[in-house]
Order: sequence, then C-alpha cells, then structure tokens
Amino acid sequence: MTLLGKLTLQALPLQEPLALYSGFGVFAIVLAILAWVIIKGYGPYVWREWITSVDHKRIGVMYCILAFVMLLRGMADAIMMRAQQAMAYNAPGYLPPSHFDQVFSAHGTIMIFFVAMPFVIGLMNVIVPLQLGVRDVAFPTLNSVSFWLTAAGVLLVNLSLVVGEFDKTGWLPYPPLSELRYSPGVGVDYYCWSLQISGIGTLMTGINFVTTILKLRAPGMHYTRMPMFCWTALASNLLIVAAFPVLTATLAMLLLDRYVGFHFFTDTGGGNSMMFMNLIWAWGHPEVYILALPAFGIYSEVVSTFSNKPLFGYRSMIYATMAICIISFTVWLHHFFTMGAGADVNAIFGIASMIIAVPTGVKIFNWLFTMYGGHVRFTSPMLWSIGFIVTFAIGGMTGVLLAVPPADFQLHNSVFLVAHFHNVIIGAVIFGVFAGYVYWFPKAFGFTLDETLGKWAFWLWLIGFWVAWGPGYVVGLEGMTRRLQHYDVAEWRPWLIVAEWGVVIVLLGIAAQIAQIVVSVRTREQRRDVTGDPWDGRNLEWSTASPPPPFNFAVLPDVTDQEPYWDMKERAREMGHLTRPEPEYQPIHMPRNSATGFVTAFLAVVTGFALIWHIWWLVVLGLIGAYATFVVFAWRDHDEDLIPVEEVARLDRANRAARSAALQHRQLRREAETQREPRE
Ligand code: HEM
Ligand SMILES: [Cu+2]
Repeated sequence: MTLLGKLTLQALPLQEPLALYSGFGVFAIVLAILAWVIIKGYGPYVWREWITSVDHKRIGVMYCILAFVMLLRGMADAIMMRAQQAMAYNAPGYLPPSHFDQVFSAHGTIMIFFVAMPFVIGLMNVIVPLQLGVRDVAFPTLNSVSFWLTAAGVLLVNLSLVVGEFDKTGWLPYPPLSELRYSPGVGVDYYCWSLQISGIGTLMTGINFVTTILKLRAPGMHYTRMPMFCWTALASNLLIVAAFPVLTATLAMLLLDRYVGFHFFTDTGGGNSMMFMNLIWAWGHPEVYILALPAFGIYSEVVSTFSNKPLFGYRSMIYATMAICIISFTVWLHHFFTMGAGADVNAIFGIASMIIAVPTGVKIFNWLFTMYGGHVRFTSPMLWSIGFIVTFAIGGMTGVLLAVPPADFQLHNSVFLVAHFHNVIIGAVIFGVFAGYVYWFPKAFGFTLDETLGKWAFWLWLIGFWVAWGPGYVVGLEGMTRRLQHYDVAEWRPWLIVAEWGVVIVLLGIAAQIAQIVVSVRTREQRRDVTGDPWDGRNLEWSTASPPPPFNFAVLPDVTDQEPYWDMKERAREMGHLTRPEPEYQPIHMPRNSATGFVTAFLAVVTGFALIWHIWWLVVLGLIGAYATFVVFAWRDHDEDLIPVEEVARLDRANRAARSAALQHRQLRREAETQREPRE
C-alpha cells in the first residue's frame, strides 16, 4: 500500500496514443479557456455572477451549457463506434475490443446522465419559477450545490479518459461482469462514484422542485392553472425523489461487493445477480419518464403558443401525465423478460407496458387537436415538435412491439432494441430540449436565435437520425446483436455504412446549431427583444423582462386564469392599455451568492478520485473538508442581499413601457389584419 493507493504512472494511457492525445487535447482546450477568462479580466465576473450564483436562471443556463458540451463528447463516441462498425467486417477495425467497450459504455452513460438529464433539469431551472410567478426555487443554495455535484460527476467521468480507464460493462454495470472478479480495473469504480456524486445532486434537485411547485406559486395559481410544463416538471421530480434513492442504494451495494467483499450480487456467495437487474430497472424505467415527461411539457407549451390556441384537453393532459408517472413504476421487468420469471409474470409486465401507450396516445391527440384549426406558425421550435410527433409515434410503436414477450425473446439484446431506444430518446427528449432551448433562449438572453440556421439544424437532425437509426431496425431484425466490435455477416455491412453517414448528417446538424449561436450572438443588437414576449406567449414567463431581473417579478403576479399572461394581455387589448396601474414598489430581499456549491463539488471530486484509487487518507481529508464547508455555510451571518426600491422601480418601469408600446403595436397590426381579411 503506497501513499497514492492504486495510482501509478501506468494509469496514464502512454501506450494508447488516441486516448492520450484526445485527453490532453481536451485538457489544453479547458486551460486555454481558463487563461482567456483570466487574461481578459473576466475572472471576477465569472466567479461572482456565475460560479457562486444561486439564481435559478443562471444555474439553469450553466446546466444547459454543460449538457451541450457533453453532447459533443457523446457524439464523438457515437461517430467512433459507427466508424468501427463500418470498418470491422471480417477485420479488426481501428478500436481494440477493450477500447470499444469503454466507448459504448461512456457514450451511454454520458448521454443519459450528463446530456439528457442536465439539459432537462437546466430548462426546468430557467423556466419553472418564472412560470409559477415566483422569485426563485425553494432552496437556492441547495440548487447551486446540485448543479456543481453534477459537474463533479462529469469531471470524474472525463478524467477516466486520461487517468486509468472507464467502465467496460455498458451503461448499466450488470453483475457478474461488473464484480471485482471480472472487472478488476478502476472503470466500474469511476462509473459508480461519478453517478453516486451526481445522483445526490439530482435527488436534491428533485426535493427542491417538488417543494417549489407544491409550496411556492404566485397568488391564485391553483393546481389546475399551472402551465403544463410545471405539471410535467412536478411529475418528473416526484419520480426523481422516488427513484433516485433506488439507484443510489443499488450502486452502493455493488460498491460494497467490490470494496469489502459483500455478495449482494454474486450468486456463489449467497447473493443474486438478477436482483441487480430488478433494482437498477426499478430506477431505470422511471428514469425514462423523468426525461420524457418534461419534454412532453415543452411540446405542450410550444404547440399551444405557435398554434395561437390554448392547449387542447388541458385536464386530460394532467391525468395522462400523472397516470404515466405512476404506471412507469410497474413495468420494469420488461427489460429482462428472458430472466425466466414465467409466462404469468411476463404477461402482466407486458400488458402494463402497453397500457402506458394509452395516456401517451392521449397526449399525441391533444397536441394534434391543439394544432387543428389554429393559426400555426412554423417556427423552429414548432418544427422540432412536429418532427417529434412523427418520430416518437414510430419509436413508441416499436416499443409496444418489444413489450410483447415472445417478440422480445427474439429481439432482446439486438440492435433493434438499440434503434428503438434511440428512436424515443432522440425523438422525444433531445428534440424536446432543442425545442425548449430555441423557444426560451430569448427569455434567458434577451435576443432571439437565427431561424434559418435553426431550421437547417432541425432538418439535418431529423434526416440524420433516420439515416443513422433506420438501418438499426433492419440489422436488428437480421439478427445483429448489440455492442459488436467486429462481425462477419455480409448483409449487415451496407446498412452499417449507411448508418455511419447518418451520424455525419447529425454532426452537420450540430454544426448548424453552433453556427446559429455564433451568428445570433454577433447580430444580437438586431435581434434584441425588449418586450420580453417575442412569440406572443401565454404563460407568466413571458410577462417579465428578457433577461428577467434577479427578482423575476417586481410584484408577484395575480393569477386569475389558466393562461395568466394571455388573459392579462386580452384584458389589456380590450381596454387599450396595461390594466394594472403602477404598483407600489418595495425593496426585495434576494438570497446571497455562495461558494458552497463550488467548494462542495471540488471536495466531492477529490473524495471520489481518492475512493476510486483507494487513497484513504485523501478520502478522510475530503470528507472533513465537506463537513467544514457545511459548518461554515450553516453559521453564516448574512444570507440575503437587499435590492433597493429605486432599482426595482427603475427595472420594472422600463419593462412596463416596452410592454405597453408592444401592446399598442400589436393592437394596430391586429386591426389592420382584421380590416384586410373579411371575417369567416
Ligand atoms: C445520432 C446520435 C447518436 C448515435 C449515432 C448513437 C450511436 C450509438 C451506438 C452506435 C451505440 C452502440 C450500439 C451497439 O450496442 O451496438 C449506442 C448506444 C447507446 N446510446 Fe447512442 N447514439 C446517439 C445518440 C444518443 C443519445 C442522444 C442518447 C441518450 C440521451 C444515447 C444513448 C445511448 C445508450 C444508453 C446506449 C447503450 C450503451 C450500452 O450499450 O451500454 N445515444 N449509441
Ligand atoms: Cu422500461
């Protein structure tokens, strides 16, 4: 036992130039960005306004940036796998098996935990408090801790690229393969500790948002007046609170097996490896809906805004959401019908899985009926939504097919399954967060994104997705199993080459998204939106300035309708002016910035790294540091800053003036339009 535990120079990938160069490349880029920030003198600003910020909007934006950067990493893995499979027909390709295994494991882990999750949570952070008409989430500092713990998990996963190795067992570490005996390296430990750390962050987000939505709503906002995105966020966070502890406990058991010789999951020692599958999927299936439900909420907002109509079947949408929330806990066994539980058990879980399609179908029809007869504006958020409806309907149907146990016995572990879940997760979750990103971007930054490039991005993603994953269904039906590093079946080859081109098209879509940001930032003065309401929106997030002031609302809005902001605008249109007289402004207390989250995350990385490499003294040091941080935070004297009344009044007056001008402008345009088109 040395001072550095298991860590030696051999942990560096000196024999694997690819990993070495890409690892150090990333390291160099990060250093370059840091140097740029410091040299340009942005350091204090970044520290004060972002790193230590407890403002939900800033935290949300940081989540989204983190997710987008990790999407680039996940896509790099995807293109590597696709290139390998296009080459490795009767040949070894360019990735040796041990490296290929790490690539698919890292790709899956990163895409689910560090792309989809932070993107969804980021959008909830930016928007939910605004839609509820409140000033922040229930526990702002905890929110910052959640974000930074997620970032800590991201850092550890990426560190495994250069120090040691990553997990080779797939995105879920099934025993016995993941037990010490068959995976003696640090890969599984990197996986477990990254997810334990970020998982605690996610659980705290769940607690934070459930509390916020249940307890902090603007006066008059009953449950049946909450925007659909808030409802789906509530459902998603309830699922987080119920499911994430299961994940934490399951990984803790695996860690006990690996670190201290327990036998929870080793069949020889009195344990049961199938127990791991049951537990991990008791978290895993709800996880699907943790991601998908908020995306459904985004589509509801977008479809209603751009159809200029209230959401069709609002109440049925709530019932459907909550039904999915509950049923999602009763289907986990469809992930291992082949376990051998017997026909009755399989039938019950098969039927339960198909039942979820019913509330989901209700939602699809509600979106279609919202569009029906509406004045649909085909903006890019709307295109993502329509692309979603088509893509997701097909992906959903292949899911129902897989829920038929005899069919699943054939298709289990085949590329057909992998095509199915990419079909739903890209079609629903990724398209959804992109729709939300374009839709709410002007809210967060005060200017709109370039529409032409946005539409390019959409079409490239849509076509690229189908070219990449359509062939997956075909080779899956032809019997190709998943995770193949090489193969010798000639019929698969052309399809795998087509699939490689699909990823290239998706990459062009991502390039369009990057170009969209660059172009939009450069031309931001022309695209500035002073009204805070660029799309003629219907919910409260559009009733405040863009970007919103730190306190969101100078005076908390009074909610009297299910579409509060639309309702206010209608009344104002009737009367020809803003209906509310200027309020009596009050100074506002806002929670003070805190380095707690950042420091906690730093210590979490140190502790996690030490645990992975068995550096026990550093573990102790890290834990003491974490406790000290907690004590310092708990004993702080000043936890709030006061925003003076003049500042509140100044910001709000500017917004009121812009809003009233916009109102008159729209009023004139409306009158002109009604004079032109004769009434039907
Ligand atoms: C167009 C973009 C994408 C492409 C081309 C792609 C490609 C791939 C490939 C080639 C595999 C391995 C298939 C095999 O087992 O043979 C894979 C696995 C996987 N992908 Fe993707 N992927 C993409 C996007 C995503 C996204 C957005 C997510 C989730 C948010 C995701 C989640 C996963 C997961 C969980 C696995 C399973 C990993 C495992 O086998 O353990 N992928 N992907
Ligand atoms: Cu499932």
